[in-house]
Amino acid sequence: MATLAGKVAVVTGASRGIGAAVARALDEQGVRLGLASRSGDDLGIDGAVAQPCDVRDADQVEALVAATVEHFGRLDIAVANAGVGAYASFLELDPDDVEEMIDVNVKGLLYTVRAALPHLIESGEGDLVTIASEAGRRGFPRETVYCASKFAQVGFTRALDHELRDVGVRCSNVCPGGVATDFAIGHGRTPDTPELDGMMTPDDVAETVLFVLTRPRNHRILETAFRPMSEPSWG
Ligand code: NJP
Repeated sequence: MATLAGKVAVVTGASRGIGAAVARALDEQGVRLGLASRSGDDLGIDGAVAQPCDVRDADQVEALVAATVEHFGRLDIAVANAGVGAYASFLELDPDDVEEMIDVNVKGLLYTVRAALPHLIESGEGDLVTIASEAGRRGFPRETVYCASKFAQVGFTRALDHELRDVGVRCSNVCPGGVATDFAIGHGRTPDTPELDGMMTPDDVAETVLFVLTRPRNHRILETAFRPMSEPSWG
């Protein structure tokens, strides 16, 4: 298992849910952090660089990455986690939700990678982890546009692997099923929606991210798919 101590990571969508759990897990491993979210929450992590950053705005993403590199002198890990979802049949989806899912989940990932990549390459041992989804591997009812955005994330990350393997940057998709966060309730669900029963925790996902990042540098995890025991593997 490779040690992460002393590495520098940027985590997007770090203020809550999975991103916050990943940030805390990395902090416990001695990773120094740049934290991106619209609220700019630093999670109380000592020494973290945090500033308001909307991943839909390429300039704000560039600024957060630049501030992190300026402060710590390098960047080794980018965890592209910021994401939004909305659940309804396609024609019933609010057009604003459609725009937001594409802008945050797809463009936000592209902006994050564009800002981080030169530094990950320079690191010589870089890691890009995309928090995608089971919805990036199969189609789910009432999740058309969310699935489209997550398939885009998975496809982008897999294609990028061809450009980066030779320069020592590993590209991994982490694809969880349901995780009990604000997101899982989202638009179109309520706290008593049956799907929320038995979901995984953000810490479960953070553990998988740590597993991906701590593999010895002689191999890379392309994709991890894992689902709560309450979810069947079909659908
Ligand atoms: O979501 P939630 P999760 N710019 O709502 C931030 C995927 N996933 O942790 O900006 C920058 O608790 C927001 O912060 P703030 C999912 O697709 C989830 O569940 O301050 N940041 C907050 O920190 C997503 O990609 C499940 O409001 C923005 C965070 O994002 C990732 O996991 C299942 C932003 C969202 O926290 C994290 O989701 C699955 C913006 N424009 C995949 N907009 C699941 N939960 O079931 C939002 O397979 N944020």
